[in-house]
Amino acid sequence: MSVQADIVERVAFDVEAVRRDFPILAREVHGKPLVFFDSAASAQKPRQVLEAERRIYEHEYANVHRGIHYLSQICTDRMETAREKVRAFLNAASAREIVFTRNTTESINLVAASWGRHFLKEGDEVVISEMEHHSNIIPWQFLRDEKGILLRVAPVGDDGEFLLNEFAEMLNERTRLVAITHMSNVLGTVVPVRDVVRMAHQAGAKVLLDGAQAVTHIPVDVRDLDCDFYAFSGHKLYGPSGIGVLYAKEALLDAMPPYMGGGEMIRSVTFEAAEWADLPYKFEAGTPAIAQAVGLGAAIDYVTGLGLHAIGAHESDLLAYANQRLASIDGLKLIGTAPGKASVLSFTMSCAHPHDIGTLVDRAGIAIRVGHHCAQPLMDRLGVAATARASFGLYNTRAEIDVLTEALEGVREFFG
Ligand code: C6P
Repeated sequence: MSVQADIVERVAFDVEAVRRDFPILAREVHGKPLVFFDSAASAQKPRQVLEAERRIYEHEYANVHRGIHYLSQICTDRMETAREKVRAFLNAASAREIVFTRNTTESINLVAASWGRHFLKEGDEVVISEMEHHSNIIPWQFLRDEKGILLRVAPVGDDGEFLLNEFAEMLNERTRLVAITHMSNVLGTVVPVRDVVRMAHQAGAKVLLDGAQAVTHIPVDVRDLDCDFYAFSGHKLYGPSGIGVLYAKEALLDAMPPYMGGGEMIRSVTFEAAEWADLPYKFEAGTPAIAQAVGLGAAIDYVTGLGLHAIGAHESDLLAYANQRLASIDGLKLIGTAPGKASVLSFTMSCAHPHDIGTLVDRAGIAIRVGHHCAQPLMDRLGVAATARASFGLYNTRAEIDVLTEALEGVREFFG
């Protein structure tokens, strides 16, 4: 982006106007204004997304790709327009490379079950990292148990940094896939994925990036990154739940067998055999999440309208401010302080268990997440059972961080 466009975006970012787009932010919780710091789990939805879904159900709804009747054709058109928006959002070469799934979890499972089961064999190696979410661990464990592949785990540093040199040492001629998060949901660490892709490709391996967290904070260009697979969920990107995306290079999707069988994914069927539909429908068996796909398209319009750079700058400001405010609280330890991290803030407090922290701040109307965040191996690595996590979205403010700071002071006083 040009410097001038960047400045225009920053100037245009008006958080109070943004907040008015999110009806839920006007509500109270336990008699206090809602402070929503749990967007990394699932983000709230702007009016534009709610209206897009409502319009479909009220005026246009029918099944897609099947009917020649008017509504079916409109809905098919809406859904394919949404696919095109995802394509443009990721800068994929073709809409044939955009597969709609339910979420990131299903996108990764699709790659493991289709590409992995078909192309990996005993002794092949898959590299993941210590900071993976369970959804980028378990599918590879399934394959390890089924096919005898070796799962190798790249380490993170004590501050949560991705250790590129140690990662490089894990690559060898048996490495067939590197499956790595683009951004950690616990630490906020942003992985240097461009380097990861380059190094993995030099070793002859494919690369899958788990973009569940990154996609809401960082502009993603899959062609520039040159990754082979990219997975994300609609619900973290201010879109509906029930819709996710798998981007994959067309040649890979062409070579991969279908993931699930049923309607929509076939060209012709007899009792003896079947032929598969064209991409991406080969991987979209059954009636898809139609209104949710359209809602995702509206969410993409919304975030690109604000500008990912402007959103990232706003969230970086919140993160810096929160770091400074929380540092003043006695006994509070930040977990994950890697340079360049993005907007999730995990912490522990010496006086209280994370679940107690979560319960007490909830009484002040503040939603944070506590627990292992579906990253138990990372918790083991860090030597903690759980953390409290505040995650910031485009609608959060410095004033809300003040409310959190005050509530955490209250936790410290309560537990002494
Ligand atoms: N993390 C969190 O609170 P799904 O559930 O399929 O939409 O996303 C799974 C997933 C995969 N990778 C990463 C890096 C993630 O953060 C998540 C979801 C949520 O951190 C819910 S556990």
